[in-house]
Amino acid sequence: MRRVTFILLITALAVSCATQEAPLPFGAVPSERQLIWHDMQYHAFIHFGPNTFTDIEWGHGDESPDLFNPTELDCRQWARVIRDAGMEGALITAKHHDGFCLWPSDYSTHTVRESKWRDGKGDVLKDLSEACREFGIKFGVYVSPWDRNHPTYFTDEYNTVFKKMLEEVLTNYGEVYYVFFDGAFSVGPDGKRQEYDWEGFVEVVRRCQPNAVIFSDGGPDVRWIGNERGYAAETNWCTVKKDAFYPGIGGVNDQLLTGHEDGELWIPSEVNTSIRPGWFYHQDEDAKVKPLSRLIDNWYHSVGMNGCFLLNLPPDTRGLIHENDIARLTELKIYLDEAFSVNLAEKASAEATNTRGRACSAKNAIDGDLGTYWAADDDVLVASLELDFGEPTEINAILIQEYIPLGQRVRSFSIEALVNDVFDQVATGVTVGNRRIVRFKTISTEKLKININAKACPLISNIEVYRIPEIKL
Ligand code: FUL
Repeated sequence: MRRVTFILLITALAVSCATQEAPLPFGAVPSERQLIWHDMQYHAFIHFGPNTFTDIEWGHGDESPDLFNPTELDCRQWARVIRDAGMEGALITAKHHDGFCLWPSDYSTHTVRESKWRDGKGDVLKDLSEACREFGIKFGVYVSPWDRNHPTYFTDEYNTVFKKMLEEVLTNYGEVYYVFFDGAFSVGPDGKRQEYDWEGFVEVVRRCQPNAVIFSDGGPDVRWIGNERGYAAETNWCTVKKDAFYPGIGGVNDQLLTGHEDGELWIPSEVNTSIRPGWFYHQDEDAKVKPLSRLIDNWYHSVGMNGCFLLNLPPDTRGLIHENDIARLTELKIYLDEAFSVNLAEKASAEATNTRGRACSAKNAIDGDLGTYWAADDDVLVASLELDFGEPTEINAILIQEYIPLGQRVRSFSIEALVNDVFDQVATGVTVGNRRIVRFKTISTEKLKININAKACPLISNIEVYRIPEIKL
């Protein structure tokens, strides 16, 4: 599902080539590092640490490091499973709220070095980063600012400690593509709260890993979608209002879900959930791996609703991804491969009610070669694209992508199909953004119309059409 597959349709639309100027950016636009992230869609989350062995979700920080002792830890198995699942990156809990470091940090005495595992000589981040490189997936880290173990927590000194820890994680393991700052925190017995040096944390990431995106409740690069069930919504703007969100903010989940149509910042959403009920491994959840139908639903509500899908796969006490989780991941991969194997748009011709005149290379608009797209004239906010398959064709899903390097513009759309010589509405939608997949009842049609209503002249970089398997949800 890549932007380039629209080139065929774009070419068809560009026949009446004139010499129009490329459109100007509209509103907030993504940074280079966000564009790289937008091109990825499916990521693995890995929750692993003392909680894996104590069978709880939030460790207290006073657990003995000796408890951390996986018997068969094999990060190559994780990376192989992740690659085979079709995921493009892996993010590990380098440090969860209990403060235990999966690397031998010089700034803590609660680390793998103090554990029995490999006689204190092991380093999970080293193993995983190497395995990721070997299997061609990107390496990312979750580093919890909340630390229930560190003696300096609740003092200013902790910010220095945390920044030093970040430097270790971000300089010793090669390229890091994603840094995840969790918003959970506790209030001390005297009502004290740790004041985090967020600016300082961001500065360390930018300095050590300039291409990494930073996630938190409020960005700065990627925002939380506002729930941990794996569901984005029909309305999902990549834009948000300045200062509306910050890490640990409560009570704004509905706004995190939709973003803000008139937001001045580009902070797109990550949609996360676990393949099991818990984030960490619990043996009694071996039979509670989420059903395929649920994961498929999560896929369409994340990748298909202008977000990315971050699916948690918690390694067990052996230090391996469990067989039941692997089986489910394989089922999902088989489903996705089948669903998106034949792009029926490739055999269609296309027309538009208005075309800017040519498929503009973004080189004309902003630096860098960012691909090809269809654009309407500047004063045209309502336009339709018509696809002609040339023969009755069974379809039930459409993927649409906006050319986001120049902003998110579409505010609503509808899809009509020619059935018995009449165009019937088969689906409606709100935002599109980087990627929207719309599903509808299976129909047989020769022609399809996509009607777009945008805030500024619409720019569409890709349309794909599918006949996906029907799965009962
Ligand atoms: C939450 C944490 O408190 C959970 O333990 C988990 O790490 C999840 C992804 O984020 O806020």
